Amino acid sequence: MAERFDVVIVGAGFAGLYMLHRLRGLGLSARVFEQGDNVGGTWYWNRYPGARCDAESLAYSFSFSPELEQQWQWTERYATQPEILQYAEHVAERFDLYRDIRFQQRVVSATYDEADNSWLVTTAQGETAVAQFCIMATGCLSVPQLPDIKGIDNFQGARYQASMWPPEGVDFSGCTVGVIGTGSSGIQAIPVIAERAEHLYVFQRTPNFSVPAVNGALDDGWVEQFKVNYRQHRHYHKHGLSSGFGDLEIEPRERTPAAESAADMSAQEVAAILDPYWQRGGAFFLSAFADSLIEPRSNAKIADYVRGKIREIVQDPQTAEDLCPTDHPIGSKRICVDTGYYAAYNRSNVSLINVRRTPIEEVTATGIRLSDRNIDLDTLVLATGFDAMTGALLNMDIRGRGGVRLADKWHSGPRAYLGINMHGFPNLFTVTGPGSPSVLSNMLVSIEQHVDWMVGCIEHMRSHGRQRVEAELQAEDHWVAHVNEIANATLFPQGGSWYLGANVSGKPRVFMPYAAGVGAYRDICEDVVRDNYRGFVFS
Ligand code: NA7
Repeated sequence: MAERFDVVIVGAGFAGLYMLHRLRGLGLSARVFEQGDNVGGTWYWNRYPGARCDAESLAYSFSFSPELEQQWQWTERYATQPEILQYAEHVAERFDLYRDIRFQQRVVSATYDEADNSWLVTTAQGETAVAQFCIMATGCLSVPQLPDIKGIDNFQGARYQASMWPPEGVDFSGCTVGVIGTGSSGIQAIPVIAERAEHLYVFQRTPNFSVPAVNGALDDGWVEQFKVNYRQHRHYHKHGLSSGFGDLEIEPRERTPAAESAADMSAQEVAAILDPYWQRGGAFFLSAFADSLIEPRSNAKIADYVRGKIREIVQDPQTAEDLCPTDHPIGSKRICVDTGYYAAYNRSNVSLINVRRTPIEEVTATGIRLSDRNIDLDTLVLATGFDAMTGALLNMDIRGRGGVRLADKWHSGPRAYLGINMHGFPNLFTVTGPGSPSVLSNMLVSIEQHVDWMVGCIEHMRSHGRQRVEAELQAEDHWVAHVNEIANATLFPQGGSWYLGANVSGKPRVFMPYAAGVGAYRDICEDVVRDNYRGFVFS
């Protein structure tokens, strides 16, 4: 017989950990199932060389415990994967979370039993649990996407997937290495692999925009001063207009003043505004102009500026041209934040292969056959992305009221009210689900907001003697239309990115995250609560 709990949580990344901590505070029992053998979620799996967060450490961290945020010492402006993993482990130990987590348990199904008002959750390893509530804390980028390239399984050398990197690491010295994929993962890994490999070939299909991280050790005195006002900083990260990444100046400020538009500026005027952002580093670059993701002419000027930088850095003119993105507005695909990416192409041991010009015909036992030549490789690294946002949910067999499958409900794209709950799936919550700011935001800000909202809802139900909560179909329909309307007012849908599902063949093209910013979204969620949980039915 399955063990019974108040709540089952799927996933022990940051969302699962914080959810467990909050439920404990309500005195509820919970079981967490986690596929890995430790906590950390995306930071457990993504151990590729150079992996680090593209949000700044002091903002990409939990805010729920003032003691934790004061005591934990980040060492770099952008934390490395090992440091973030250490932080996740520290949180799990500090709040005594490990005892409720079952590791190496991959959830394969979650089935709602209407008569019992409960969810039965089953793992591939044969464990089960029954609970009134089921929380999907499965992450937005947790299902690796393998490229559909002929012969990929024929390769006899060493092959690695960026998001499933061996914990012991890989020694590239003396090896001829190929990297396929130039999104954030490839762009972070390439300069690091280049330093070790005998020769590195980068197989690029679509160039991406990248801005320098300007990473470095954090200054203790600066951090101490910053932490004096940590609460106020957090407040602005959560309530700000944009993505919650924060404006990391010593003095807290609601928002960095932005120029209105680059649309009618000369290249010199644009450069005068963007130069300080480029020198300061980070994705904050896109905040320099208020309309960067709305007005195509303004966006084009910003993109021109970055292409100019690429041509300045990269010495070989053909390589520089190949690295210049021209097929999407800057920022409409997630902007990359790098350390030495473009400069890596000035090394004599790095070659860029533009596979739009010389397509990959197939992977062979010994390397890659291009349309015009063969390249022998010892090692092949795949940095080809994820089945984002819906992949992890649809990989499980989730069945709601009347046995309806989530996969059927979502056959034309994800539908959820506020990105939190789906009509037909009572008492099932999706942390940072499609329809919420999620991947367009600082994930820690969005995770805390969602978990707090969900826990508040469970508390409300308990104090009002309610057993079941479910989104109304009409509220869900309106929300999905609103998410689309907001996205269509921006340049995001033109990006052809994983935000839209465009990187997975056959996946419906629907812009999945909510693009109005974390502050506006939080206000809506709070307003829904004040309005007696407008759009939800309790029974
Ligand atoms: P991304 O950003 O989805 O990048 C995947 C890359 O892999 C991208 O350059 C793709 O080119 C490339 N790709 C995928 N399939 C192929 C094939 N068949 N041939 C050649 N190239 C291919 O994933 P990342 O892991 O880098 O980053 C995901 C997020 O993780 C990131 O935004 C951060 O939030 C963290 P394409 O553009 O499809 O031509």
